[in-house]
Amino acid sequence: MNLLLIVHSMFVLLAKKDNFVDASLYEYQPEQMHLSFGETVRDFVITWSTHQKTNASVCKYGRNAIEFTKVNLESPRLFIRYIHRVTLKNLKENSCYKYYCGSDLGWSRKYWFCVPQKNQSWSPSLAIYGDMGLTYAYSLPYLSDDVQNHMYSAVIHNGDFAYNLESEDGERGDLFMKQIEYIAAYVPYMVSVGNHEAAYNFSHYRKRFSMPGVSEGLYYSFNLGPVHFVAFSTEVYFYLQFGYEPYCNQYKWLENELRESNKPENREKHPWIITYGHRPMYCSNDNMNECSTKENVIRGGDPNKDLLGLEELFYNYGVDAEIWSHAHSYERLWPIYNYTVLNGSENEPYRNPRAPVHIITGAAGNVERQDSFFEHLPEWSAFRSQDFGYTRLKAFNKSHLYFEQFSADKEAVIDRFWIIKDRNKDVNQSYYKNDRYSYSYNSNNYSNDSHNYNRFNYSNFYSFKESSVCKHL
Ligand SMILES: *[C@@H]1O[C@H](CO)[C@@H](O)[C@H](O)[C@H]1NC(C)=O
Ligand SMILES: *[C@@H]1O[C@H](CO)[C@@H](O)[C@H](O)[C@H]1NC(C)=O
Ligand SMILES: *[C@@H]1O[C@H](CO)[C@@H](O)[C@H](O)[C@H]1NC(C)=O
Ligand SMILES: *[C@@H]1O[C@H](CO)[C@@H](O)[C@H](O)[C@H]1NC(C)=O
Ligand SMILES: *[C@@H]1O[C@H](CO)[C@@H](O)[C@H](O)[C@H]1NC(C)=O
Ligand SMILES: *[C@@H]1O[C@H](CO)[C@@H](O)[C@H](O)[C@H]1NC(C)=O
Ligand SMILES: *[C@@H]1O[C@H](CO)[C@@H](O)[C@H](O)[C@H]1NC(C)=O
Ligand SMILES: *[C@@H]1O[C@H](CO)[C@@H](O)[C@H](O)[C@H]1NC(C)=O
Ligand SMILES: *[C@@H]1O[C@H](CO)[C@@H](O)[C@H](O)[C@H]1NC(C)=O
Ligand SMILES: CC(=O)N[C@H]1CO[C@H](CO)[C@@H](O)[C@@H]1O
Repeated sequence: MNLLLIVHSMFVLLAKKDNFVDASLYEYQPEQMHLSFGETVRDFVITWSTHQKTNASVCKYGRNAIEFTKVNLESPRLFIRYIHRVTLKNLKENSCYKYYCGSDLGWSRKYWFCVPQKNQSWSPSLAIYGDMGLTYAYSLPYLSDDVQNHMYSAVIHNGDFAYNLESEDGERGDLFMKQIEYIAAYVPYMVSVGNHEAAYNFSHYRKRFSMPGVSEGLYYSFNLGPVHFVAFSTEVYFYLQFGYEPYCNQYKWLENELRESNKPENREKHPWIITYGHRPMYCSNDNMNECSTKENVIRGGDPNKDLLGLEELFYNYGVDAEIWSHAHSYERLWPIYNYTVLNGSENEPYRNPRAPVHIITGAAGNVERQDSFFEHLPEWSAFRSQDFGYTRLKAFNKSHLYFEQFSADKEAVIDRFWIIKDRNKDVNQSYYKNDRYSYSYNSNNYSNDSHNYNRFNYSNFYSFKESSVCKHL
């Protein structure tokens, strides 16, 4: 255990104790402690909150850089929280730490976290879900138990928090952030933004979490083992009252991001590309107009508003799995593109699938309860359930990805499947689409397949599209 006591103080650390003797110490007490990955999985960002300004933001153990932000979370009544962010850089891989944070005016209790291996040759496990509220959070006890039993390297909460973070002048958000501490203070709590965060231009979401990148958590990516995760906001398609800028910035970023992660040297290290965003492109829920119809703006864009959809982009860049939430249920699809099922083969649909695999996991539990389904199971839907619960992912290696759905109602796994990529392909054949993408694979002879990557001319890969609405921004 490396428990180094290095205290950085950008601010005057020691005030005379009688300076604050009339203030309540409670106001300086760290709360809502949560973790996230920084620029790599060896950088951990610790974020917490106090009601009053402290003169320092310190985490005890290890090297740190200190950032201290006074945040005025917008709400009708002036509501101020002080959000503290401390980044612990270059932690030792494959090792666990204990930590606690605060200032001389009050310290948190002690927590632990474990730093994963940075390289790709290991098998990370994650829990993934969306739509978890302060109340009716049925999955929470199971998730906490899993986390305390060291089951995961990270957790992904794919939009819709607390119902809502800004409610009751933000106090509901505070309670929610305290409630998830049993998860979020121990493993990186990676997030994306949902429709429930829309108030005040998503400011509660943007300020309370600390995701990698420079978009305030709206879009970012990170690598974990053999997986490259890409997070984005589906809300840019719906809240145009906040302007086109968020849509334009994100689309540009996504295109560039996917191009980069498909460079042979990157795709070789992180062959799995998994995206997550809140609102699905597909669903068979009977009360969700936007995802149960073909005119889905996230899927196909909106020609009238000159917005480009994401299905073609993700398909062309060989995204392997797309994780969604928003519908309060669980649904797994056969590999699909443009409403056409593209199974790997008749018997093994997920072995070398010819299109991305969509998973909709929004059943963690909240006050709005479950969403129901059309009685008829569409031909593209493989499995669905209204049980409360969450998804587990284990990325075994470069060829095998394993998913299962845990039902909190049944206290059992109700769905499990593998996605396998092991085809030793003809280099002239594309992965998903002819002439677009040559991506060769043979799990038994992996290192050798990398020779094939270089034969592909990336300049022809994807013709970059731009909405005209973005040109003048
Ligand atoms: C913080 O420091 C300032 C001056 O540096 C001092 O006036 C103030 O009392 C200190 N606050 C606390 C809570 O120690
Ligand atoms: C990955 O990291 C682990 C632990 O640091 C090390 O044992 C292993 O050799 C590394 N593998 C590669 C391919 O670099
Ligand atoms: C909303 O926030 C985004 C950044 O997250 C910014 O680009 C946009 O201009 C903001 N819109 C308004 C109306 O303030
Ligand atoms: C998707 O399918 C429709 C027909 O159902 C077709 O008109 C359209 O061109 C297809 N789009 C793409 C991008 O392939
Ligand atoms: C895809 O695979 C599943 C499972 O084998 C099968 O039920 C379904 O009919 C297949 N769909 C197509 C279009 O081949
Ligand atoms: C692959 O493409 C090249 C150039 O078009 C061609 O010469 C070669 O025969 C093709 N290989 C196969 C196996 O089709
Ligand atoms: C990848 O993991 C799967 C599942 O554990 C295993 O069957 C397969 O042999 C592994 N492949 C390699 C190359 O290690
Ligand atoms: C690995 O690649 C080499 C060279 O192409 C080949 O001779 C060998 O048979 C391959 N091994 C397997 C298991 O495919
Ligand atoms: C790749 O394609 C671009 C555009 O078609 C072309 O200008 C370039 O010469 C090609 N590069 C190679 C190495 O073939
Ligand atoms: C490590 C390895 O097996 N390398 C082989 C990969 O394939 C080429 C031919 O394409 C061989 O020359 C290498 O020895």
